[in-house]
Amino acid sequence: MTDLKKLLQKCEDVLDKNWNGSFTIPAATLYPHQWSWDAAFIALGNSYGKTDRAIQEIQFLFDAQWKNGMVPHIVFNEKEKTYFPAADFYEITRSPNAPTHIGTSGMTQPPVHAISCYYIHHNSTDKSKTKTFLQNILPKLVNFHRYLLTDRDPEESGLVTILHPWESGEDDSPIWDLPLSKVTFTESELPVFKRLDIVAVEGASETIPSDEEYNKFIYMIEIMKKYNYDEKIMYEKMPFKIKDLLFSSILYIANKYLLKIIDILERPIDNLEKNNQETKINHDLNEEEEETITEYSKFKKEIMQWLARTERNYYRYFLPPYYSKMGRDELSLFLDYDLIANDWIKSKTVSSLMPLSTGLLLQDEAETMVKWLRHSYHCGPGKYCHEPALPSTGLQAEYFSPLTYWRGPVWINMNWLFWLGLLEYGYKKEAEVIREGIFELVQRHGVREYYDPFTGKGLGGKDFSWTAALVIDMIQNPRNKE
Ligand code: 9WN
Repeated sequence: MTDLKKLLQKCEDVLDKNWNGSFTIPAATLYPHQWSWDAAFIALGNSYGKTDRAIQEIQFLFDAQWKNGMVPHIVFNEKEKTYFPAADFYEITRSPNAPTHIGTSGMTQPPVHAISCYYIHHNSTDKSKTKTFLQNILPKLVNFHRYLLTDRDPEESGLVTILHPWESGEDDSPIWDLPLSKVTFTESELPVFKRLDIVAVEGASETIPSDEEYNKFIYMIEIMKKYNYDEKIMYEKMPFKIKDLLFSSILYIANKYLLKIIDILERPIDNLEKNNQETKINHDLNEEEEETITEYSKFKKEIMQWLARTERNYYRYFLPPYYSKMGRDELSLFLDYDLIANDWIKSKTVSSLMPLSTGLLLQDEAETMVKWLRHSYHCGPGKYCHEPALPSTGLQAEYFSPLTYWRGPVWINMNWLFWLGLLEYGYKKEAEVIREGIFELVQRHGVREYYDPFTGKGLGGKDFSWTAALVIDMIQNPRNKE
């Protein structure tokens, strides 16, 4: 049995240690800057009791938002020198949209932030403070989602196109193998650089991408630079263009959270606020308040359109028609769609299970996914996994590698998303199994970036922030009470 008090303390200590006064780094040495979706997970973890810090985390990130709405995947701390590619490599001043006060990368990451912002308010004891925070952050969140659903979705499908594997968050997943195999370049097109991740993982080269893959990651940044990060040109010319299943699923969930945020902002008064704001009730709206209300209704209308688009196209893009029934055979899965090859990418990865968390599945499809949980492809009987937790790829796939980043190990954020999905569909018992599995893993093997599914060995970054943050969330767990 896990000692939850001890585990909570351990995770809070990690977030404290990684806080640098402005934001929380994902892990010392390996990731010394601010990462976008990490920041969202971290803010969620800090939303329990550390409201100010959670707010600062999100604000710091959104201060670096580009003029076109893009939230960059990295915001750099120029004092840190242990990470490559650093700010100077990205040369973002090539784009008129880039911020000028700080260095960032020139690409984005999954939009988990609206979920965290909602919980910052939900979990806070100072509702009027967090309501002001929500008022300020809402237009920025909407701008970000609008960017994703216009520049990154000219098809108006309600689904997001990524132009680089790093945008997916699942950087080295086998999903990208086939599309990447078609990305070719000559030696002279690749700049001279030195990988620093190998130093940071203390030589454990089996855990990180191969040089061949890594060169492609860097080459693709070179092309983005060549096009001055112009979204239209990149959309036309990038050699890698995927409608991303996980990214689009998260955006759909986040859009629903935007509606919840607007709902909070439209409510004249919360019970908890009542005491100190009694006087505000029943007054006539002034001009500014009228304008805000009109703005909220416009946002609402737009978000509902986005949701409807996703609902119309989710199955069309992500469930191949020849697998008319999900789960009918081994590969009747939701899959990412390659816009260059015009085909589905047939890899068995944890991404295929993420639709559960969108609530878009029919109950019998959810049931199929829950069955997979017990299947040996994942960590079910016969596979002797260390703990019942989802690995990042099917265990029998040829690319499965228990130690390599996104190609086999257990990641806490993927399990957290699946846990949310299980709760959403009423699988409380199964959700608890995953939750306990994660607690055991982290308690016994440390707060690590990822874990070997068979031995539980902790891998990658040490004292990894999002692992800490999501364990805190799973311990505090307000969802069962909602
Ligand atoms: C590149 C920070 C990030 C995560 C990603 C994870 C890894 C970076 C890297 O680390 O990516 O962005 O250098 O490999 O794949 O999901 O946000 O934790």
